[in-house]
Amino acid sequence: MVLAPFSGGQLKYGVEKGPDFLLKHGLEKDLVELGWDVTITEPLKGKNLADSNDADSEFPTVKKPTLVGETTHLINQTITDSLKDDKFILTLGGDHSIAMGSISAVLEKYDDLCLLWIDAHADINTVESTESGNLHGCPVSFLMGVNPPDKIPKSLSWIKGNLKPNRIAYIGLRDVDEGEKKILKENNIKAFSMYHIDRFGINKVIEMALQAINPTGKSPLMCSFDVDAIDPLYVPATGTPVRGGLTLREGLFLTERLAETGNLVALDVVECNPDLAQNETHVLDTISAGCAIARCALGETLL
Ligand code: DIR
Ligand code: MN
Ligand code: MN
Ligand code: MN
Repeated sequence: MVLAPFSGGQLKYGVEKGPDFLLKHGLEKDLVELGWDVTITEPLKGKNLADSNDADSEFPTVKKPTLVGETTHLINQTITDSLKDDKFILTLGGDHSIAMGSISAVLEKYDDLCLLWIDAHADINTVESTESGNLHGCPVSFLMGVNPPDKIPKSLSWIKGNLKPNRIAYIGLRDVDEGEKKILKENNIKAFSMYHIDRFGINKVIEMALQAINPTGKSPLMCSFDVDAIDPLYVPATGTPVRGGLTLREGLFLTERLAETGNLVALDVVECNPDLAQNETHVLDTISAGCAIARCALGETLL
């Protein structure tokens, strides 16, 4: 288990408290009860990374590139180390920019890795297309290497950018920027929005997604799960809630199903922000959903 208490990929503080809250809710004990031998690593512990808005004069369109670059690189290095032994990598965010660290590391070990990005958002903005400048809206573009090389901030240039577009599928999308729609189309990326879930049902959508990115059924899978994929009715305490999302059961079924394939090697659970809850029930709903996503991905079943 990798703790990534980081908020620098966006501007709302509190999301760095995610790992603490998930652990206090009993996640470690739950995973031990499921039979896992859990070790906890903290790549950011004791690292004093300045949280200044180091607007890079050369790259004024993105916020805190140095902080995000250094942080995600530390996460990458820690996970690369852990993966020398055969380990399932569960990374707890933090905002979604931390996935640049986790996915890049898992991809280094498994070059045929297939990625399921579960999110209301596509997080595939480039330094040119981003409207917000928040790097949690950009991790996929860096992982795929679609930023123009001369436009990549130095701090993020360690990312190889070798994730192939035919190896990634989205589920849950409902707030995609115009620039992102163009990138998704140009790269022919399989993207299932809430429309597709209503049209075909979650089970069929998962099947179609897996068939598209992993036609042999033999490649390792990673799931990067932004809790805002789930409807804010169930997961209210998150930075960019969008109504009309997955039910809690659809979210949990998704991870149950991925576990059932036997190919899941890594999971991110990101964007739980207890500070954005209006009351204690909101905190509990959000954190218990985050924990349940992790448990289901790691083999918990209802019967
Ligand atoms: C928007 C919102 N597309 C952006 N993105 C995310 O800032 O680029 N919100 N990831 O969670
Ligand atoms: Mn999101
Ligand atoms: Mn938008
Ligand atoms: Mn996201």
